[in-house]
Amino acid sequence: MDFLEKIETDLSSAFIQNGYIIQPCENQSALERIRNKTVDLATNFLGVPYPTDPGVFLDEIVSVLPLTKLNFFRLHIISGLMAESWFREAYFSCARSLVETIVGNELVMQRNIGFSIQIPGDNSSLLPLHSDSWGSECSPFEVVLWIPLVDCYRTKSMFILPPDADAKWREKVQDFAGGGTESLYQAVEPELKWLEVPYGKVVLFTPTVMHGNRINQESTTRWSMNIRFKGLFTPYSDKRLGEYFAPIAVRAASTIGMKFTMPGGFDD
Ligand SMILES: O=C(O)CCC(=O)C(=O)O
Ligand SMILES: [Fe+2]
Repeated sequence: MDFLEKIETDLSSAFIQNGYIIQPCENQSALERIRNKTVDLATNFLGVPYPTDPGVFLDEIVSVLPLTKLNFFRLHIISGLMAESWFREAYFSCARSLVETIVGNELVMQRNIGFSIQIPGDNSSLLPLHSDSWGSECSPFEVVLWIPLVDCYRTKSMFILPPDADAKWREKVQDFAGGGTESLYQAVEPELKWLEVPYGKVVLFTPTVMHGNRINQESTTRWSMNIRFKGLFTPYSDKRLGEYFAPIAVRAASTIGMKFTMPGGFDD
């Protein structure tokens, strides 16, 4: 039996087939608010005035940001966003119905924010080819909601190896042990999908398949965020409920069920 609606079945098939879905942000004003706050934090850190065009400012950040300050700058922005009480709900609202369709409507959300700033030519903050699920710390039930604050394409974006190709190459991973990740990357490179995600769109992907990024060879800087979601009642690995994940949507029947205790004396 499968009582999903057609739209849900179509999205589910696409996610299973491709490993990701790219779609328009479901709440443009929330995305705008997140981007404006990011620009606000960036300008405070740098002591420069608020720009007339936030998108151009982010794209062209190298003109005002010394590379030596990049990590401090990134941490300043992450802690500034996390300090905003509205941030996490705003982020979720950018893809709420998509996450509910792909994952479910009882959810936990990663407490931290992944935040990438990838300056053209910089090799200091790369995430080379990996699958989060190869280590024990990531549950294969997780999905990543990846949202760019600028237009992302080619090497300014990230790549994914679609599930069929991932399954094929995963069998051969041990053959590449000697040559390391770079040799595996070279082998899978023709089959990778580079995600084209203009500002205003979002990506939901499964981190069970190989993915990552390379040195940004475009002329402008990549700004993107990533936060994980999974079903409240799916298995937890090292990323524990309450530490790594926080519940964001718990339904009434589950609340009753979790509190329920059997009265004594009914065993016989
Ligand atoms: O942003 C990227 O390029 C990669 C993100 C990633 O590896 C992840 O969110 O698991
Ligand atoms: Fe990853």
